[in-house]
Order: sequence, then C-alpha cells, then structure tokens
Amino acid sequence: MKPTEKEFKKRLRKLQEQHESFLTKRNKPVKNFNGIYKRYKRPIVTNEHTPLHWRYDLSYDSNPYLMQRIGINAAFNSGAIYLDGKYLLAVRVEGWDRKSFFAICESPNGIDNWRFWERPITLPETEIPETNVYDMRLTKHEDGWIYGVFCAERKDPKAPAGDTSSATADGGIARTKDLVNWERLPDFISHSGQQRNLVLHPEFVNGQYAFYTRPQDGFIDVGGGGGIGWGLVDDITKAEAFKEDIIDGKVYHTIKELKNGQGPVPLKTKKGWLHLAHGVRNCAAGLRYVLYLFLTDLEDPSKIIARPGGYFLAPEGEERIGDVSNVLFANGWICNEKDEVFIYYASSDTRMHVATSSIDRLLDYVLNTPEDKLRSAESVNTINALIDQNKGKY
Ligand code: M1P
Repeated sequence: MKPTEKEFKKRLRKLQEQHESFLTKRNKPVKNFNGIYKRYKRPIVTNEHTPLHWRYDLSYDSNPYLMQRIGINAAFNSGAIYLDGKYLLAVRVEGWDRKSFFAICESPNGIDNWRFWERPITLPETEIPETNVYDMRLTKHEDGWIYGVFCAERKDPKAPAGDTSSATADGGIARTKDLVNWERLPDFISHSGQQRNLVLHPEFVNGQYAFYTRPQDGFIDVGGGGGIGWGLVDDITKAEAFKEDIIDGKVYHTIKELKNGQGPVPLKTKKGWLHLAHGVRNCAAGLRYVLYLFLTDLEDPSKIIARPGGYFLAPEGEERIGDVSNVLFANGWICNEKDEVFIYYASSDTRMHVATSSIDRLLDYVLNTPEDKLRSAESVNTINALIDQNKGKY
C-alpha cells in the first residue's frame, strides 16, 4: 500500500537523523603505532557520505515510497588541498552506473566530520568528450591557479567492431580559483603512449611547467612503459611534452614490478621534495597495489636522492576488500602550517581513509629506511646489521 504523506515525512526525518549522526561520528587512531604514521579506526569518506539530496527524490508527490533514485557505489581516489585552514578532498565519486565524477568534501580537522559541498563539480568537456574521468590531483601552482589533473578515459576509436572494452587514457587538465568554477584546458599531449597518474609539479622548473607522467602502451598493460616519467611543458594551455624521462622505473621482484605511478603532488621540505607513489605487482590473487615514498632534490625534482625499500602502506583488514580488492591508492595528501601530514588513501577502489604523520617523521623514514638491495641474502645482511647495532640494547 502506498505510504501516507505522514509516513513519508516520518521516514524522511529518520533518514536525515541517521545520516547526520553518521556524518558527525568522531574518528580515532588505532592503538598500535609503528612510529611512522597513525592509521584511523574508520574510513573517512564513503558512498554513504554523499548527500541524501543527490540520491533521493525528496518529494512525496513524485516519490511516495522515498526510494533512492540515484545510487552511489564508491567514494575513493581523492585529490587533496589545504585552503584557508580547510581540509578539502576532490573525491572520485562513482555511481551505480559506473561513471566517476569529482566532488569536493570538506572537514574542519582533516580527520572526521567530512561533508560534501552542495553539488558535485561540473567539469567542462573537451571537443571529444570523455566517457569517464577519475583520480584528480590538485596542484596549487605558483602561477596562481589551482589545477586539477586527472585521467580522461574514452572508448578506443581503433577498437574492432564488437570490442566494447578497449579504451584510451589521457591526461585531462582543468583549472580553477575556487574549486567551483572550472576552466577546461586541452588534454596533455604525450609522445610516449597513453597517460594515467599525471601530476603537475607546484613550481616552475627552468621557467616551464613540470609534469610527473606515466607512459603506458595500453589502457591496462603498461607494456614497455610503466615508470614515473618527467616531462616539461612550455604552455599549460596547450600542454605537450616532447620528451619524457623515466625517473623511477619498475623493477623485477619489488613492490613495483609490474607498474608504478606518482601519487599526490610532492611536498616541499627542507631536505627535498617528498613523494608518495603506488607500486603494483601481480600474483595468483590478482594485482596488489601498495604505497611507497621517495625523496627528490630541491633544485632538480626529477633526481631521486633517497629511496627507502619496500612499501610504506599496504592494505590491512577491511582495506583489503572492495570492488578491486588488495589495492591502496593515494592521490592526495596535506601538510598543514604545523607540518602535520594527512595522508589520504583509498582502499580497494571503494572508500577513503586517513593516516597522519609529520614532515619530520616522514623525512626520518625516507632518509633512514634501508634501500631494497634486490636479493634475499642482502635483506638478511641488512637485518643482521641492525641486530649488531642493537647489541646490548635488547
Ligand atoms: O584499480 C586500481 C587502480 O588502477 C589504476 O591505476 P594504475 O593506472 O596505476 O594501474 C587506476 O584505474 C586507479 O584509479 C585504480 O585505483
């Protein structure tokens, strides 16, 4: 039987109260702390955080059963920016229809009480509209603009008839001053194949715009590509990199054996540019994505000066499960005025989490964690050296 208007209103009130109490729940760090970063008990942003007015028709006349009309499947891979004391994420929101779009979500403390702005971002399209957009990196550039650089995916025009999967990935570029009104620029032109994980460096390098790239031969398989590249561009309004040098390649039997990609925009510190990236390896259970750190030279951000071995963050507990399981991915982090660092990472292409640390701790980590020496025997030697150093202390 059709609900009465009174019943409709009662259910709507309950839905709103439940949503409000969900949004305002506090988050706390987990107890065990590795000295490097603190993880938190609960995810910070999920599909359930999206506003009710995006999902429900709130009118009794057109929706007496108060049904969800539009479904949101996931909220993950978010760019991040710290503006006027506010912690902001450009979240990749994915609908039940599999399309991703971007939406700004704000928190007063970077950890909890995340709320989406009233509407998702309306991103202007290019002449050849993309089918899907995802994984925006937000760069506050010294030219005065905030850039959103993301993956623009289109059906491969060269796909043979009947092939409904082949796609192309390009670097999409848009810019804004307020995160509401966006100007779309032409896609990044690469001469090294397709592009995903494109990131704009925040400063000019020799008067040019500098990009971290990820050349790949195909949409999924990187083929001969797959490392983190570096390309310089004269004019951001028609960005074209004539040359891309691999600065951090994939390496056999490491966490980045299959491919890797720059994560968020690097953080400037007194000892160098701090980078967060993802590394991927294959196994019988499928691809495993983990996060790692490295440091590059202040004068030459394309030159790696510290390379801690192994992963920095890997999926744990419920993080291991989701739409694409066994994946951690990060394209946003924030350093506030107290040099506290908020690492925003997504688990299994499903939800967002935060881990907190500080610039001092992360520099200590990158400068003092042993490198991967690429052989089991060398790993044992490294452990033995620490045991020797610890003699008399345990
Ligand atoms: O599904 C895991 C990730 O796969 C891609 O990343 P990469 O290009 O490095 O393989 C992206 O689609 C990313 O969004 C996704 O999280």
